Amino acid sequence: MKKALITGITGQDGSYLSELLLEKGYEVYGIMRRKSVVDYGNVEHIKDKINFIYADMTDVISLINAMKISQADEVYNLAAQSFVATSWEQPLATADIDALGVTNMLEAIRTVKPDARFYQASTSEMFGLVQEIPQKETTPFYPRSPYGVAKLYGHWITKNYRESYNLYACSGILFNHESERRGKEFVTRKITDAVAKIKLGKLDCLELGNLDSKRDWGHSMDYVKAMWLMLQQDEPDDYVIATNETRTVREFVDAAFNCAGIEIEWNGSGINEFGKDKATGKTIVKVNPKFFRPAEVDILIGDPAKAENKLGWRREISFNELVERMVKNDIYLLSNGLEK
Ligand code: NAP
Ligand code: G4F
Repeated sequence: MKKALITGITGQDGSYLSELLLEKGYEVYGIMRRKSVVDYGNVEHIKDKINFIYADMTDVISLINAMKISQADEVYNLAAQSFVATSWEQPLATADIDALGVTNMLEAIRTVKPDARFYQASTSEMFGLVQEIPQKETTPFYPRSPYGVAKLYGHWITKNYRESYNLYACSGILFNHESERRGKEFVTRKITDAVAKIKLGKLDCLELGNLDSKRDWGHSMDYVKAMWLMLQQDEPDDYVIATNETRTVREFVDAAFNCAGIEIEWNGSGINEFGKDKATGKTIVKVNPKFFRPAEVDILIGDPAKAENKLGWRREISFNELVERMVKNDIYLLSNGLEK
């Protein structure tokens, strides 16, 4: 039985990856931060099948301990301060966790079990002010947020430990991936949660920032399969994981309201833009500059050809299915008093 250690197990990707590895017969270990109220986050439903170890990415001793206890064959480093907007409010904590935390994990592996295979959760945010469209493994990086800068360190230190110490270490450069388990501060879930509330008469209007920014959105369930595939190859390497489609935030809003039977009519422009419910004439979307970022990533669209050719990876859940699943789930949670 193979053993896997997942950092960030309580998050969106941690939960889908845990399900995938349990299905494949792995013994799954996960590191968890101590909180004042015990909270298993997205793995509450499978908590009895997981071996939890209290640890923190900023505490190398705790990561060494996690390696000693788990004796993991595969380590998936998904833990991060993952919300870009917060990285301007907490740049140092973001760097400690998302940059130095990666070195901490790599050192723990090197010290305890250097033959363990390592996956690093790199990100399309590293492309930032994009130098090429679409972005691929060879596209130069230009991060636009403290989060992107910290993740770029994590990306390069992973490559460096592969080259310096011959570790089997890979980075997945994953483009935005969402799901029913996405945190509610991220724009997709913020939208689908608001659509459910507006549909059920519990909210009047959704306030958003930059409606023009474009993202390449896939489903997390598809993306965790790519993480696993990367660690099953003969040689370690880095891969872009994306859908090769891009849409504006405004298009996501349209698609989400459509799933609830509401058609939006857009009016105005810039900070004065608003969306009306075509049927009732009520304003249900407006722009609030408080959600603008100090520096924006205008467009992301990835080319997953390398992953498709070398890993045999394919995206299975389409954009429309992703949006529909999220909206239906939020309406279900709200209708049944289950939303958090
Ligand atoms: P997420 O839902 O925000 O989960 C982040 C996880 O990291 C949580 O389990 C969180 O634990 C944990 N964590 C945060 N700080 C920690 C620390 N100091 N020590 C230990 N654990 C800590 O993120 P996600 O969407 O699943 O993303 C997974 C990874 O992929 C992240 O590294 C993210 O940056 C990266 N990524 C995500 C995307 C995307 O679109 N989703 C795209 C590219 C890359 P708590 O429950 O204690 O907060
Ligand atoms: O959903 P977002 O917060 O995701 P963002 O910044 O693209 O980051 C996500 O994807 C990265 C991969 O590229 C990950 F590495 C990262 O961990 C995270 O998962 O924002 C998406 C876009 C941005 O351009 C933002 O300015 O939506 C725009 N936006 C417009 N209004 C908004 C809002 N974003 C949020 N969160 N809230 C708004 O009201």
